Amino acid sequence: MIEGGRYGIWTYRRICEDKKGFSIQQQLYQAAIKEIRTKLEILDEEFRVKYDHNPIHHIESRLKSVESIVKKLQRRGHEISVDSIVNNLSDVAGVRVICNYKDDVESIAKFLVNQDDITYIEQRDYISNPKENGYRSLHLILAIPIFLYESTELVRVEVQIRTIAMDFWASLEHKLKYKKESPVSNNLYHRLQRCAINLAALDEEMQDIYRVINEENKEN
Ligand code: 0O2
Repeated sequence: MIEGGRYGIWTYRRICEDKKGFSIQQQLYQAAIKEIRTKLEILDEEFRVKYDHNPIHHIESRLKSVESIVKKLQRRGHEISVDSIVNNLSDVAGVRVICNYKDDVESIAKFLVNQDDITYIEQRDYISNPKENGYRSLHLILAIPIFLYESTELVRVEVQIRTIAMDFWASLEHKLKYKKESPVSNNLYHRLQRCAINLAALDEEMQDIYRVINEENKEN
């Protein structure tokens, strides 16, 4: 499970004096991703059958790479160990839910938080309070129990929920950031910011069109 590359040997020495422990932890994070994905797939199917509406456009998930884990622990001044990963990082297991409409984001968040077996830890609402650069998304940190042969482990997962439009912006901005070695100029920063504002207006308009069509269908 442990990746090679620039951090390979270094990581092996620091984290992986406990190589087995790291693999066990990775497996727990994978299991947590599966559990959350299954819940979301069941919800989407329920909505399709009951309300003829799929709130979820698609789901993505990933395990944070060893390189990113080490960088983040270092940046925050934490030691590099399996215990430190578990205690200090909440986004090793990540699920991203791309919704069709803005209201779906809230429905999905409520659904997850209200599940009996899920523990809500915290949220960052970058939709009500977008980041200055224009980034919009709802981030939830949740913990889910993983039932193992001899024990039950509570595992943290970061769930990012956003619309197609928010995801379109975030994906392109992410790629553009990595393409450029220096930070983007003021002019480009403001152009990207404006794109995010225009996309937010489109989200509102699409939501309203959906609402009007639904109401007209109910009347007929
Ligand atoms: P990856 O590859 O997605 O894992 P951090 O910023 O990571 O030190 P924290 O508490 O995790 O701190 O921050 P936050 O804001 O809750 O979530 C960070 C994640 O949100 C990022 O993960 C991105 O996926 C996304 N994100 C946050 N801000 C932006 C932004 O301005 N633009 C884009 N495109 N994505 C953003 P990582 O760890 O950066 O990467």
